[in-house]
Amino acid sequence: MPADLSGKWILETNDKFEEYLKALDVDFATRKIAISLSQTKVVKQDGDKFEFKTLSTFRNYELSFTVGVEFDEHTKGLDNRNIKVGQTYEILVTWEGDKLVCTQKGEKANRAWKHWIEGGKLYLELTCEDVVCIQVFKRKE
Ligand code: VLZ
Repeated sequence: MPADLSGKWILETNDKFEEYLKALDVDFATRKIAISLSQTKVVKQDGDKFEFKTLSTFRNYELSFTVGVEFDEHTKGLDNRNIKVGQTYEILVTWEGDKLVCTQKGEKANRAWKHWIEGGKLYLELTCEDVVCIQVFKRKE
């Protein structure tokens, strides 16, 4: 297991999050609320099994998966898309060195996220089309 991401993390910086939501076609009013929120990321890691909970006062987003195993994702409350449909789409999370990398194939081009630890902080890079959002979380006591 290359890295241990588990714990409770609180969002510290959120660069280009609104642009990311815009690339996902999230409407103006929802974007304005979303960018003002404090986000807490709760990560449970048991071997290759992961549970991610992104918590806020407005909406929560939860995702569970096993590294290397395909799955379907419906981004309920986010942009409400199905990210795997039939045989031609796939969503897969893998380790690329110490980075946990998720490629989300679906309607939107170049959609992905990456998580890693750097300087004791949890990083999340969210990509959609040509937009790259970087979120940095610090450990919550
Ligand atoms: O995160 O794919 O950690 O699924 C933002 C929710 C969630 C709050 C962003 C506002 C999570 C929503 C993106 C308003 C539209 C994501 C994965 C990696 C885990």
